[in-house]
Amino acid sequence: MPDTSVLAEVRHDWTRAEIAALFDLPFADLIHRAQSVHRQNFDPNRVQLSTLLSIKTGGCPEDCGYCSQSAHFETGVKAEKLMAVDAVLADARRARDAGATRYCMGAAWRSPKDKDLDQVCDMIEGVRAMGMETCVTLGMLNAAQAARLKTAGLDYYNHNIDTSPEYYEKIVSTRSLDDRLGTLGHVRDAGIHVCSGGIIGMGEQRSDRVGMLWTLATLDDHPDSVPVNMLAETEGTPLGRSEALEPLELVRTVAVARILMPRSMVRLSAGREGLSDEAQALCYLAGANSIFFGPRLLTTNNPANERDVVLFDRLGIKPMEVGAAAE
Ligand code: SAM
Ligand code: DTB
Ligand code: SF4
Repeated sequence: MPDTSVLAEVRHDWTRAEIAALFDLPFADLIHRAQSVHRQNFDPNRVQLSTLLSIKTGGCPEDCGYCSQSAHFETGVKAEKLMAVDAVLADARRARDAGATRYCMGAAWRSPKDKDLDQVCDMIEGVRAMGMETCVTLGMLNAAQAARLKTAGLDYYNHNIDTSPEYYEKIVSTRSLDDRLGTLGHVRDAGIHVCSGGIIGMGEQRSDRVGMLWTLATLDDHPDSVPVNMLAETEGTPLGRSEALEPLELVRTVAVARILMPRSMVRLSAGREGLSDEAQALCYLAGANSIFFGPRLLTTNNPANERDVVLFDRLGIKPMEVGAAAE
């Protein structure tokens, strides 16, 4: 059990200079601090397992420079229609039987149409009835759409800020960071747990990684869940040939996120497939306590279930139970 008598203070007034100084710490000092914060708030030997499905793939009108699903780029990803509810629920059942406790459904939309939302609400109700937590990521929402998702029983909404305010417009031109923050406000106001993080390895500077975490850590409420994605490079996108970030910088980013947002789940997200077991172990040591579990993300691959099961066994990590992350 975590030691709740010495709970780390949750601050919302971090400065960029303080965050940059955390990134600059000697590695051992940074990891020690992150692991100490982690133990004060969570069982360090439990990791939450979410499984992801792309319920509507490709043909997206947005121009996010990292994304294989944008209609602006030739990536070879075909535009498909929204999946049928039965097919989604069959996949969700398989995910639950494999050990996932949360099921995340992603759609390549700028924002959902009301007719599509009806179908997504049926999916949410069906997944919930299986005893899993639900998460969707559907693009921008207005207040009424967020309220509708809440009524359907949605637990989490994923909507990433992706990068720093300064780098944002170099990556996306069809929407602004303020648009993203607006949706996060509607999600929070509707009483849905917020999942928001970003992507590293997009050619940004460390100061942009600082700016991204600063934006999240100075929100009035920290996101309940913070995905840290390493760019999954896709041929045909403007970022298709970015220089890969060194894994220790990912570990540092996870550690800083853990220190800044001590009670949030930090999810080691896209990019695990190319990471060694040792680099992943360092991420868990740095305070990552959630992953996408299952061989597929949206359009790219993720480690096979067996690889994660074996690694968890070697590290003595156990899956977190349903509901344990939301307390
Ligand atoms: N269209 C919706 C949106 O953008 O909010 C939902 C789906 S979108 C694919 C969800 C998130 O996946 C993006 O915000 C981005 O952070 C992440 N993502 C997309 N492509 C990625 C890539 N190639 N590598 C890493 N993360 C990626
Ligand atoms: C998040 O932060 N990462 C996930 C999920 N939220 C939706 C998506 C990762 C996508 C990786 C690229 C792909 O598979 O297309
Ligand atoms: Fe569309 Fe989302 Fe991809 Fe951007 S990240 S192009 S909004 S699917």
